[in-house]
Amino acid sequence: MKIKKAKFLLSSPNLKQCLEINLPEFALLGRSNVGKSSFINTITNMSKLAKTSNTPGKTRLINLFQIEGEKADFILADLPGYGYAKVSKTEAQAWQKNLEEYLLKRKNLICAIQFTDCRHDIQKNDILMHEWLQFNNIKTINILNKCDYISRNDISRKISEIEKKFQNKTLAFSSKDKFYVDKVLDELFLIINDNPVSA
Ligand SMILES: Nc1nc2c(ncn2[C@@H]2O[C@H](COP(=O)(O)OP(=O)(O)OP(=O)(O)O)[C@@H](O)[C@H]2O)c(=O)[nH]1
Ligand SMILES: [Mg+2]
Repeated sequence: MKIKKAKFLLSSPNLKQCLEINLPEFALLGRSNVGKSSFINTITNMSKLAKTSNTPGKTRLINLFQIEGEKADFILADLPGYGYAKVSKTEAQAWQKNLEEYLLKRKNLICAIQFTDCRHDIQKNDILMHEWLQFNNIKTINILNKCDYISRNDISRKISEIEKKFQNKTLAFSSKDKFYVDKVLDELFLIINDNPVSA
């Protein structure tokens, strides 16, 4: 699937202030700095659509982007990353509550996309996130990100590792390499087709 257009819709601190939208939505999850916002910019080919930064903790709100695809329209929800040490405990707890509420109650959410960084072993908070998603029956796919850092062999090995551990479809990605975009978009399209959003 090719993308025709993409636009920023809104930012919201919680579910209540997110507009109800009748389009399939994907939630981007992963540690801070793993490349969630960059992913949006790469697949839409719009380098400034989502704000990215070298400093972890850039995304602080639920940011919704509306994507017009050749075969389907959908929403990408860019979310603050977890594991960012510099936020206060109170702030982290408040965000966790908002994130859980969003993931459990967002009516048009059809799938979570959990990102991990190919340079590191899967971290404890990735496992906790995965277990929570599984426990709550939230469909999830995994993205092994920043694959420009490792060899083709290592990519295959790591993909198998994650698929075995998380029992989810897992795709390689890199924001530095357009090569991965088509496969990811085709997978999103399959998920959209399998999970119709009712009005
Ligand atoms: N080499 C490489 N760098 C990447 C890739 N994706 C993102 N980055 C870099 O990683 C840093 C963090 O990227 P972001 O997209 O802001 O990460 P994020 O997951 O949105 O981070 P938070 O908003 O803090 O949760 C930036 O400096 C990006 O340029 C990638 O695929 N390869
Ligand atoms: Mg971000």
